[in-house]
Amino acid sequence: MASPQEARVPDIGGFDDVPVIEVLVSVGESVAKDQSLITLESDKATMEVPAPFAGVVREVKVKVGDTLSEGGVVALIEPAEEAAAQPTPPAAAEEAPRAQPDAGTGERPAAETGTRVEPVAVAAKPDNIAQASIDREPAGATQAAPPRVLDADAVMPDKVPYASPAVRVFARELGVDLLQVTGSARGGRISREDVQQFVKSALAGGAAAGGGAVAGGGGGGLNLLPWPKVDFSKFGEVEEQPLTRIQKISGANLARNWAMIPHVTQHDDADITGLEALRVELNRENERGADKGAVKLTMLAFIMKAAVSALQKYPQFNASLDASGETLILKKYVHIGFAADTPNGLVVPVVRDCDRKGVMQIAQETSALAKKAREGKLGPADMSGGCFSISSLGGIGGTSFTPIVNAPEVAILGVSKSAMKPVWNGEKFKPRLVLPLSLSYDHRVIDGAAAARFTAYFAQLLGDMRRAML
Ligand code: CAO
Repeated sequence: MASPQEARVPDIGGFDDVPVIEVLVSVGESVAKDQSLITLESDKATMEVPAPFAGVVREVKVKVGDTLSEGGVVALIEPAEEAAAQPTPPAAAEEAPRAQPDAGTGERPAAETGTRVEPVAVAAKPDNIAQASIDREPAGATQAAPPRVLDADAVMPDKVPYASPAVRVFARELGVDLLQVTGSARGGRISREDVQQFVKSALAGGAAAGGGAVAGGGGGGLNLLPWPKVDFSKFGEVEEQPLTRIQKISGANLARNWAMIPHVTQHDDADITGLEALRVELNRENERGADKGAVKLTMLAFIMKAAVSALQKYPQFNASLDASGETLILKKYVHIGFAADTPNGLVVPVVRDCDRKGVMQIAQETSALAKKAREGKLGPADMSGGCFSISSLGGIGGTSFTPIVNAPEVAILGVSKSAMKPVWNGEKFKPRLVLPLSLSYDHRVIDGAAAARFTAYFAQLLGDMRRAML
């Protein structure tokens, strides 16, 4: 006899009572493991809840408008093997036996208790990381591959507009940036009427007061010139390529942060000749010794460890401005994010409590998080709570760049490619391996002198990691 099992909402980063905005499956439908069942959307995140195993949907427990928290039952799914043994046409599927939770106690059947599924598609922007989301496969696309999801809330924080997919489509058709629309429905949700009202107001000249559309709109509260409208096809052949949702959302956040934070970037060089030699030697030893197969020690892991010491010495860098902009929140924990380039976009996974971890463990965790990021499997918890970010382009190239602060963090360290350079030691030039550092900071919080001291200290640490023990 078939025994459907519950598909439950996984750990979604502490969000509660999140509205269901889409139900993506129906009774009788076969689903692959990790196929999205429903979409949840809070004011900070859009999350797709995946099927924890392959099978046939026997009952959908929610409808659009319901709310769910972690552990909430989404559907009853008959696991694939049982379903294959007892094929059930969709019409009869609703009659299939169900593993019901106890209605009175809400307790899960024993078989499902403790089941935990990984969120696959998350556009979450818990705390502060900017967010992007999810390019779902078109309906009917193969279900063998995990959903191409992702979230690139990487570069900064903020609010993702709270609106249904239909309203988003409607807004897109009208060219409305939902970040500028105020939602009037329950919980601040943006309705179709809100979009219509926004357009009316814009036509009447009122939208300019809304601010925000730095590049695409009329300049908003910044009173910028309108974005140039050019018929490029007049000048040669062109092709239109819509931005992905991730690009649009992270772009809006980047534009906001770039416009609102007075950025300054402080550049410095670190002499990592000794550190790189140590890193190479340790990796060699690991290859040869008992730790054969141990994770590779990366320069990024050493940089994150150095960041701990620098943040502890200069606590105003391990801080955020509160919403009023008048109080600095100093953090006693050290969670460090690192920008990771993935096929779905840029994300910033966070390694927690770096102050309590060694370089080897940090290397192991960054490697695991980067892999998870590339597979599109980071959940909100993997990307929240960062205090400071590191953007390393050293594996690619470049001599310096100006990273954008991942608000509400107050500083971000850009790392470029190290190179052998002649360095004057007071008597003669010596060949040294030099690593370029570019620290962008929020000048409302950090003075130039503090930034110069922080960056110089960072370079000193990388020049001699023994300083990190002091
Ligand atoms: N200088 C010179 N070489 C460097 C280097 C540096 N600063 N950093 C890394 N490298 C080398 C490594 O030694 C490695 O060489 P080998 O293969 O010979 O050992 C190679 O570059 C590849 O390193 P890596 O990039 O795979 O590993 P990493 O730990 O340095 O970086 C990660 C991991 C996740 C940061 C990286 O994969 C990534 O995504 N980088 C892009 C981040 C990004 O997009 N930033 C911009 C965000 S917008 O501000």
